[in-house]
Amino acid sequence: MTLNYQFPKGFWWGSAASATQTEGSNQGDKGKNIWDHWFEIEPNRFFEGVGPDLTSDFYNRYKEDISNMKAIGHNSFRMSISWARLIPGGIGEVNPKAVTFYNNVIDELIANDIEPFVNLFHFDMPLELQEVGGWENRAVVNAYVDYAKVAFDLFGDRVKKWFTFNEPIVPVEGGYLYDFHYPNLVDAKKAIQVAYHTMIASAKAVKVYHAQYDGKIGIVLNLTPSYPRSQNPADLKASHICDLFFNRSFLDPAVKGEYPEDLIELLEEHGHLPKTEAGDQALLKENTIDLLGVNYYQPRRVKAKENLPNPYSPFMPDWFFDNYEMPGRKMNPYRGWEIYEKGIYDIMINLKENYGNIESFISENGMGVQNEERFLKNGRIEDDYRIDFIKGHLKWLHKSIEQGCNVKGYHLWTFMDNWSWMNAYKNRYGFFSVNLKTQERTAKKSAQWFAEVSRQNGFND
Ligand code: BGP
Repeated sequence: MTLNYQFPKGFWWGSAASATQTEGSNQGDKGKNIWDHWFEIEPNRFFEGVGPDLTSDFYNRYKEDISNMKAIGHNSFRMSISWARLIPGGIGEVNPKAVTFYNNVIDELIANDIEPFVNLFHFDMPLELQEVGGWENRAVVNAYVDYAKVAFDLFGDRVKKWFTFNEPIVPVEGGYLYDFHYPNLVDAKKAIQVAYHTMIASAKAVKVYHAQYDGKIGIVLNLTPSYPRSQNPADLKASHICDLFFNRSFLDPAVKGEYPEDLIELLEEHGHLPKTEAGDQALLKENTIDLLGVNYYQPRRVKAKENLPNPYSPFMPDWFFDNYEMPGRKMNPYRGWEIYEKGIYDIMINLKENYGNIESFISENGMGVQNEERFLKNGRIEDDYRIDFIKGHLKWLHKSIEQGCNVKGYHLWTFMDNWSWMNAYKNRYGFFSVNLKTQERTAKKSAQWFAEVSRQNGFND
């Protein structure tokens, strides 16, 4: 039988998750990271006062979870290592319990024919390193590279796909511009330094990996196409600048090994270039990634500024654009994000045309919905909206593959409902629901649908 949407042989079907959002923090001698600390000092900032201490208890339940992954057709799964768990404090002694835990998880995945994709940093800076400035401090870059080496040495014999960072721009936006991650600063100068150091850390980890290990290493970026309101040059300029700030600031150095000239010029003009060191340029140029993970949730729509920014206000990316609410846009009202399936295609075509058609995959895409119990029927959440969401995106992904884009897989965010940072358990994303009182997992309708898609390597519609 031929399907309407048949994917290439060996397509990666699976999902992604992160350590802090699933494992549970208060066990296994884990050190503290910024989330543990922020929750301790400001629990009120987290939805319903729920913190990262237990989350979905993957630390104890990974066997059951991995067997559920297998049951719904996963052939790959992206997890992250918690730096503060592996090396409490961020520097020095390795935690033997963490080594056992990650070995067990990796071995269990492999025993179930699920390839582990491992990410080294998912928003979760060890607290002690944040206290010395986090990514503002170049010494933290070296600590990160040491940590990366420890992880490659411990797990690299079995893990052949590594990622240096997940969405490195998010800690920049959250921690240094828009106040949704610790340390909650609003300081563009620091933000730019943090972004720069993250990219230097990534290139250094790539260098070490390529010199001594034998798999692929990449980065996961949230690429958010910037669509202008109109073709008016002022709107086009606004969207171009947005693209420089929010996509190309990481995409270009990661894939091309250099920053866009016009981004450098713009920062220079405003006195906001980061501090660099001799040798950085060559480091970036010589250590580009092998594989790109693309997280896609929503487009960005922008227009020229309605009012000129106050020149005495502190420099912000928002000096150059206003957000544009396009009439008639389709929304996920719970998360407040627009749903625009074609965005996934536009990203892939851009990678093909402007980034050497680098090997890539969708490393996150998904739909967070509040109060999903409303859709319970005979004990199961009937999440047809999620099936439609995934289908809509897969159709456009399929089209991009037909046009020669080098896309190797699709991972949903996420496998089971998990702790979404400040939103805690407000919006649920999983194929499996998690009952927070009992920690019981139950497959949603989408899980069954996905199992079939994976089995057939495609679907009909
Ligand atoms: C991505 C992150 C994930 C995850 C997801 C959903 O940006 O990589 O960690 O949380 O978004 O977003 P949220 O949890 O904010 O609803």
